[in-house]
Amino acid sequence: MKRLLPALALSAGLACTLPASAQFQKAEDAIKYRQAAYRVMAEHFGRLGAMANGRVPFDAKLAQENMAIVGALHTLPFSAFEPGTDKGAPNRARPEVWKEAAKFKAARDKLDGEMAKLSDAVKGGKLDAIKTAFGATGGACKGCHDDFRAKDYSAN
Ligand code: ASC
Repeated sequence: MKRLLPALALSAGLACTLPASAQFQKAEDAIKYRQAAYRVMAEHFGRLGAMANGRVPFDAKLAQENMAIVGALHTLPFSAFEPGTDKGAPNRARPEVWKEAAKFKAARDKLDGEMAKLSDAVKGGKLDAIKTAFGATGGACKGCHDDFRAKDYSAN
C-alpha cells in the first residue's frame, strides 16, 4: 500500500491534465497522429490513383495491397479530432470541424461509403470500375478538405 499510494496520486494528477475522453496524452499527439495517418494514406491512395489514372500499368495485386492500407487507415484520423485538439501543434483543421460536428460526421460517412465502393471495385479487379470509384473517393476527400481544411497551417 505504501508503494501504491504515490503511484495513485501520480496517475490522479495526470488524469487532471487531460480532457475527459482523451485517448491521447496531449493535443499535440492527436494532431501528429492524424497528420501521420493522412500522410501514409495519401501515399497509398496516390499509388492506387497512379494505376486508376493510367500513369503506371494496372497490377491487381498491387492495387489490392494499396487498398488494404488505405482501407485500414482512412478511419484513423477521425479518432484524433477530439475537442481541444485544434491547437497544440501546427495544423490545418478549421474550427468548423468542431463547430459543425454533424456536417463533419456526414463528410466522414461519405468517405466511408465511397471507400467501401472503391474497396469492392479493387477486389473486382476491373480497371474501369476502379477508375470510377477512385474518382468518387477522391471527390469525398476533396469535399472534406474544401469545408474543413484551411489553406495554411495554424501557428500552433
Ligand atoms: C489524394 C490526396 C488527397 C486526395 C485529394 C482528392 O491523393 O493526397 O488528399 O487525393 O487530393 O481530391
